[in-house]
Amino acid sequence: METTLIILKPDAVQRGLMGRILARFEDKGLQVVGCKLMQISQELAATHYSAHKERPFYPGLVKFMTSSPVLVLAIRGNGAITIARNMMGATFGSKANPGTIRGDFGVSNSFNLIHGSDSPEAAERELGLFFKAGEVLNFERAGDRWIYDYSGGKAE
Ligand code: D4T
Repeated sequence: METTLIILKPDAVQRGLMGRILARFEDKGLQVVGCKLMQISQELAATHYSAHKERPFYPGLVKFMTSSPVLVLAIRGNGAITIARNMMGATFGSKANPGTIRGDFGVSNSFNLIHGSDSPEAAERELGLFFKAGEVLNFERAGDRWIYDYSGGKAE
């Protein structure tokens, strides 16, 4: 099972979209294994987005991400990283397809509602930035046997 880091950005929290976005991941069958409402510090934003440091949009991105609380989630499932990225849609709200989170809930390019790790390496790094040891939980859901086919001995 993969675990990915999802951030519901300040615009999602301020617009009261947390529940509706989270419900999409739960409806899909993905498991919420970590969850915290927090205000991102300048330092954490700079670390998280260090790959974009030289890009022209970087100052605005850090300002936006630190402007108001975010909901940080650890989400688990087979292929969770790619599934979540597909559910999020293209980076820019103006380009994201209908049916995706960015496509259905936003039109802005910079206020794009949600972040999701884009690789297993990024997920590991980002989960470590936002969650302390013990804050991402391991537990079985009562319904797991109906979400995955375990007849072959593993989740399919
Ligand atoms: P994140 O990282 O937030 O999940 O978004 P993406 O993976 O889809 O997109 P990204 O890393 O290329 O961009 C990070 C973040 O910067 C904002 N952004 C991006 C922006 O304001 N202007 C731009 O031109 C780009 C490329 C939006 C997402």
